[in-house]
Amino acid sequence: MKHTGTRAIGSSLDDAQRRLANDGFILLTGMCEASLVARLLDVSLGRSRDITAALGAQAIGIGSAAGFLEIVQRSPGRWDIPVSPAEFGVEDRSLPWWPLIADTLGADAEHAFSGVVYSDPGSPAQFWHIDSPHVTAKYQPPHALNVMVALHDITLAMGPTEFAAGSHRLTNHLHNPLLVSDELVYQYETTCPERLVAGTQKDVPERISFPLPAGSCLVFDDRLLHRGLGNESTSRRSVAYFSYRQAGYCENTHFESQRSIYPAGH
Ligand SMILES: O=C(O)CCC(=O)C(=O)O
Repeated sequence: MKHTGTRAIGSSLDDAQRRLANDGFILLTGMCEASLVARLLDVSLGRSRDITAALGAQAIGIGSAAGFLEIVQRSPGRWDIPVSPAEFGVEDRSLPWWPLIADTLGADAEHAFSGVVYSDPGSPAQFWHIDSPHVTAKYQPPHALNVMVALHDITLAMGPTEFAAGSHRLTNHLHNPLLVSDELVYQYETTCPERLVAGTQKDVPERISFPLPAGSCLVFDDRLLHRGLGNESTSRRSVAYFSYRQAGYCENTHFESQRSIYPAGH
């Protein structure tokens, strides 16, 4: 694993967009005020307390189809709890990263998902995956972007998100017949950066992860190969996420289960 250090947004939106287009991700530091981070963390902790209490001893599997409307276990010990912008108490288009989203996906870009993902101490690294597949064989600009906000200082031991730099251009199963969409989107043991360039002369995409100061944001093309790393610390690792899509784009592999943790009529 290589750590190339903090690459802040730079002075212009153009620069941020260029990096997003080249690398498939950008790290934005110093964007969120402490009060915003405190609000996101506070709501996330309260929500996760309520949801895990309501979940109780009900069995929950791994992956979105085996979860509930209110909680999905993305990989062992890694929990995803949806929280809407209104529940977070924020206005989506006033958030500091919105100009980058609007410039990349269009001013009519839509909120797709938001919530908190936290990993328990001792939880393992995920398998590499993308969040949605390419939609045409010819490369297109991103149809969806994810923003992940560090809700506290995240050390490497806590397992930040790891990216395969530039891999958003290599995950196109419609262009590369050796790739299988479901094996990219769902977590498959055999999916890895090397797999994307098998049988070609192309370089293996570089694995990159960063220690994240509280309030820093990772913005990434959701076709980029990525994974949450294992949490080798003794503390929970929490990130809030906000996902956006181009107007009209509506793939949903994120929350496939329709069952609720609450009894009917709750
Ligand atoms: O926990 C993370 O850092 C990434 C989580 C993720 O990519 C996922 O669950 O799909």
